Amino acid sequence: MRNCVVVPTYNEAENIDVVLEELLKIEDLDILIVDDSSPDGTGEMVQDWKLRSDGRVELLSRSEKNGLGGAYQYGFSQVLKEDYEVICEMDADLSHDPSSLPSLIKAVSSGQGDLAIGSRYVKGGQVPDWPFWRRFISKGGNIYARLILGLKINDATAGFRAYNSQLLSNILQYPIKAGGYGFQIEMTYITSNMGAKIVEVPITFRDRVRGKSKMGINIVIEAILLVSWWGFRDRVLRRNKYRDWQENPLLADTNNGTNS
Ligand SMILES: Nc1nc2c(ncn2[C@@H]2O[C@H](COP(=O)(O)OP(=O)(O)OP(=O)(O)O)[C@@H](O)[C@H]2O)c(=O)[nH]1
Ligand SMILES: [Mg+2]
Repeated sequence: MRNCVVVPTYNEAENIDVVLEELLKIEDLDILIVDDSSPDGTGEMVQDWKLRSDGRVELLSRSEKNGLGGAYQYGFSQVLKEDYEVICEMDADLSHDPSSLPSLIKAVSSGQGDLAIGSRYVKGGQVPDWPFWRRFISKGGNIYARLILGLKINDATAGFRAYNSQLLSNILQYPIKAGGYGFQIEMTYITSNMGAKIVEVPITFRDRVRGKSKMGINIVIEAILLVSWWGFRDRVLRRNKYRDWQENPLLADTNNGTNS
């Protein structure tokens, strides 16, 4: 069976050629780039690859920069229409090494996990290039999410992942709220609430060498606020939104007046 990887891009012209060249070396893998009309011409470069990739590279263009979470949801909803076994996600800035993708796919296709997370914070995982402050924010965020949400995952903010396609389809039934890092945590939280199996596969995460980071303080604040709210809602108010949603999606949605 074939597998697919969804890669969101915004101004990744300096990285996209290498990413696609490396991904195309992986057998049985199709690639969907979701580009938000990058002014640096990333979309046009992907279009060229599409023409010479025998249908393995696809491009979805959105009219403006609208956040990572929305790009993934749009991309996932498109690839779920096809018959893929494993659907992956990764960044386009070479922080995620394309050659590690097969180990994530294998963890899912072999049934080891329904979701495989490329993890920086398990034995064997590494972040060799990051300064202290970046490591502090990332690790601190993970510890906070683990404590507040009761997650048993060491790297819930990681964006290098492989999902069993049926699991992904089930997750997307749920009204997902977060746009930045919170999106990865929310996907992990829903997966964990569903009782699906999550495995963490150690990876080496390199700092981006080319192009500009899109990470900003707003993304960090969004994640902190959402995690705090979900923890309060589910552990203090004991309103497990996900269970409500499974039992009655319409009621769960309207009762609380919000999609969070
Ligand atoms: N389509 C789309 N892609 C985005 C958007 N924001 C970020 N991306 C892409 O999402 C991936 C992750 O973004 P990065 O800027 O690398 O964020 P980060 O990895 O948290 O930050 P750095 O470690 O500093 O690189 C990259 O492939 C970006 O091009 C967006 O609004 N729309
Ligand atoms: Mg990055």
